[in-house]
Order: sequence, then structure tokens, then C-alpha cells
Amino acid sequence: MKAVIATRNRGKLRELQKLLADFGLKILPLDQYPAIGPIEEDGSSFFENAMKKARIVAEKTGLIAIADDSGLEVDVLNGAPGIYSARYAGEKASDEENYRKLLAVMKDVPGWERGAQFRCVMVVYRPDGKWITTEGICRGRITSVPRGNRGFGYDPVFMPEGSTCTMAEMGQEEKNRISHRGKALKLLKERIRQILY
Ligand code: ITT
Repeated sequence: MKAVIATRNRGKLRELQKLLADFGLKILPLDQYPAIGPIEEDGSSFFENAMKKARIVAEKTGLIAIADDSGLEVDVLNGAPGIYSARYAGEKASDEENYRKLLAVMKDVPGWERGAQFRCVMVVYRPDGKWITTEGICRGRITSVPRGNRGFGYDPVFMPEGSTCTMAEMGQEEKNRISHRGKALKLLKERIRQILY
């Protein structure tokens, strides 16, 4: 059975392909469907955005679509940047511009108030309208300087709970084991039969 990953984010795609490897699905990236233009993320929650991406891609391809909407929620910023994580420093901001802005905003925040979490909401949507959703959270803290060059997004400034390195210093398998995306996918694995068969 084929499924399209409804993301244009290369970092996410890499992680999802690895995590979905043993689902028994043939995974197709979204760039095989150039006719599907950009999908505006105008929802007010991770769930609404993930649902919109999955539904549009499933309807346009006639295949099962898997979407991930995710972001970083910083305690002292009341959950910001949240659903705006990809464009925190501006509409076309790079990953580095986004995490540098976060470090600048938090420059006077002491260590004990630097708690944060990554959240990932996944939606699997069938072209006939049936869907399931799961969520994963990874708690940690924001470092004062970036470290590491693996992963993507805010990984260089996020140190997961119980770890002494940032997510950008971890190997992919280690990150997948503890990450918000890894946790959402683990739950999905338990439930995906409900929608595939
Ligand atoms: P798609 O909508 O095409 O999937 P996107 O990058 O726009 O790609 P989101 O709207 O879900 O995706 O925004 C996710 C942002 O949250 C992402 O760009 C990163 O800045 C951040 N993020 C999510 N997961 C992350 C992770 O595992 N490590 C670091 N940053 C992450």
C-alpha cells in the first residue's frame, strides 16, 4: 500500500521515512506531486494544520496521506513560537535565523526558567475521509548557545530532559527514540491498522 508524506520539510521527511520504514507502506514524498501547490497553514492549532495538510494531499493524490504539524513551545513565552515555529523570524526565515531569534529573546532568562517542549501532531487521512490522529511531546530546555549540526529546526538549542547534549548532537536513531515525532509515530504504529485495512 502507498502513502504520501504531506510535508515539504526535508528534515521531517528524513525522520518520518526512517520511522515509517517498518510500517509495510510504500512511502512517497510530496515532491512527486508538483501540481499540489503550497498549503497555507492558517489553523489555530497543530491539529487543525496537520488535518488540513493531510486532507488536501489525500484528496488530490487519491492516496493515504500522513501529515505532521509540529513546533517548539517555550514555557516562559507562554507556548510561543508554537504553531508559528517555522516562521518565527519571518515568513522565509531559515532554521538558523529562527533559533538565533529565540536565543536573543531569551538572553536574560535564567537556566531554571528555560523549560520548553517540542510537540508533534500527526494525522493519517484516507481519501474516503476516514482519519486518525496522534500526538507526541518531548520536554527539555533551551540552551544559551547553539550546539551540534545534525537534525533541523531548533535542534541545536534544545536539550531534551535527561540528556547532556542537544538534539543536534544526537544521532538520528537516538533522536527518534525520544523525540515528539518518534512518540507520535509510536502511537500511530499501534493504531494504523484501524485505517489501513
Ligand atoms: P510542512 O508544513 O511542509 O510539514 P514546516 O517546516 O512548515 O513543513 P511545520 O509548520 O509543522 O512544518 O513547522 C515545524 C517547525 O517546527 C519546523 O520548521 C521547525 O522549526 C520546528 N520543529 C518541528 N519539529 C522539530 C524537530 O524535530 N527539531 C527541531 N525543530 C523542529
